[in-house]
Amino acid sequence: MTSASLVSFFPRPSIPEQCSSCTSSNQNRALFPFASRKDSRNSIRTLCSTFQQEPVVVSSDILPFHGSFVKPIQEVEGTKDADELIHGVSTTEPEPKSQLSSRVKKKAQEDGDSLESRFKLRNGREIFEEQAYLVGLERKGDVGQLFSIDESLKELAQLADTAGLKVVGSTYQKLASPNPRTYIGSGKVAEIKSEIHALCIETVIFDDELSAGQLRNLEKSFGGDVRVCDRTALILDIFNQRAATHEASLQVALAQMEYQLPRLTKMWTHLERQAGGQVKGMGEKQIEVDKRILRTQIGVLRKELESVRMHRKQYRSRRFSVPVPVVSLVGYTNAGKSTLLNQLTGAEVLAEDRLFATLDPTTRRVQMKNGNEFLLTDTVGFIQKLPTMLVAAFRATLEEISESSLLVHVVDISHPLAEQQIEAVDKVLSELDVSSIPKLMVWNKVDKVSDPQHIRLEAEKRGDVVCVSALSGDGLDEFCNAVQGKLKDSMVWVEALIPFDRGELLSTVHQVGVVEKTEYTENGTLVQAYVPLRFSRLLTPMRQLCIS
Ligand SMILES: Nc1nc2c(ncn2[C@@H]2O[C@H](COP(=O)(O)OP(=O)(O)OP(=O)(O)O)[C@@H](O)[C@H]2O)c(=O)[nH]1
Ligand SMILES: [Mg+2]
Repeated sequence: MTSASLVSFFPRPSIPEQCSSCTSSNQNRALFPFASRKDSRNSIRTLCSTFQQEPVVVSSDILPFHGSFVKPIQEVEGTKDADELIHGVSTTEPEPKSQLSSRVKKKAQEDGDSLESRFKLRNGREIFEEQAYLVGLERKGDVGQLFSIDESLKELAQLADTAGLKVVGSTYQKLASPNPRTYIGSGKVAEIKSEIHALCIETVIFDDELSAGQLRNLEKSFGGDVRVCDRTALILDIFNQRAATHEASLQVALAQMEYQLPRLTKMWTHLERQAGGQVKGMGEKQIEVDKRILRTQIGVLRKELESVRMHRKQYRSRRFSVPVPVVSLVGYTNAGKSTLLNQLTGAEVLAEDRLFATLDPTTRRVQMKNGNEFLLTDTVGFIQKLPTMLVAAFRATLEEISESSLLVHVVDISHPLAEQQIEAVDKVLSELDVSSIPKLMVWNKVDKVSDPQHIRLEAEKRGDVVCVSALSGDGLDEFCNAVQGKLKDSMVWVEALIPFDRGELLSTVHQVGVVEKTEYTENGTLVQAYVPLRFSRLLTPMRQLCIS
């Protein structure tokens, strides 16, 4: 698809200048590298790969913050086991006509596969399933790493699968520190280069964030036919594919641009070389122009985000006028947060066995058997090495968390790395400055562990952990009771005499507080209860009445 056909599909926003950072044949596609046929305007990386055939001037109509998102229609296949993904073998299906290297084309012809078969539907978009190779680095003597190199690469394989790539192999190298030029050593670069040819690799994904120089040098070393990207770009791309609301799209676009800004450096040096040095300095100047344009666009995005946030704040403050306590679900991606929300509230939030199914917060009212209520908020999941610009961009969404009365940390206890995932979540939470909010830990997916009884005993020993199966609904009553118990800790004790003509206050006490005793007297109902601080203020005159 060309830029012209994209523009005819979607309205062109007004832009101050045009950005030419994608004009080089290959260099910039590494930033957001995967191709999709439909709705490509939502992805910078998609755009860059779309235009890689010829030098074109890229305008901001392709930047992801304009236009609506197409909702997911269907998934083409279930999640693959990460082991299978990592140790998968080379397959030889071909790739789309416009973007095929002659090497891959030839291989495709030899195998007689159709290019069409490699376009897959993901999140309602048609994604070209590129063949990817994963590369990690194990730092010698570094004991601070949460995940082992194997575990981290497995997770990277899951991320690649979520993004619609087909992982055909992986490798890693042990080094004391990353090579500043190429991240890995030159021997490893050569080894990967031969794998690229042997396995028809189209994308090489590194398990850490790469600098602009490392990206450029690696692409050059691999020979130009292959894309190079890093974990951060992959996560940003998944977020971009999944962003379903205007606010989420804006946040992802902002994070993508901030990622892109420092990586624009010296993109144009190839022109200088082509012109035999006659246009020396041109690359430098063009980069300055491109950076300025990108900064302007970042400014426009920030402003737009601000106005969307103001609107949401107003909505939130209206919600808070009802003094129902807010409980937020936090946890590692895929832990089962949305499944828990759905099970407790009948909400129909997308819950699936893929990473980052949820990006936007959803809040629903939970009605407990004893008549008490609380609001339950489901939000974006966390992951190790979560890109800092993503945390920053999603800070406003995550503010929901900081305004809650209780954080419920949902853990997939059946996951072999549950402990490391807990640590990774705690790390992100500490960045969000929410340490003062009470927490409750929930061990989910107990139905999936080999010895549920042992897990339950372990939870009992710890004392502050509830075991549930969000899928089967097992343990949800205990969960609600534990939530209520924790909420009580954050409430204030009141004893008030509520006149009979203020019956609505009494029912709110029952709704939002934990009532210990009610007694009918001549002058009204004497109630002893724990209630949220905000609500206790409404009862102040009646508390005085009670004291007198
Ligand atoms: N066996 C089992 N599977 C579960 C349970 N809870 C959730 N799952 C499955 O785990 C997968 C992920 O569930 P989600 O609810 O989407 O997880 P999430 O924490 O919202 O994930 P993100 O939105 O990506 O952060 C889905 O396939 C669920 O069906 C459980 O208690 N038992
Ligand atoms: Mg979810």
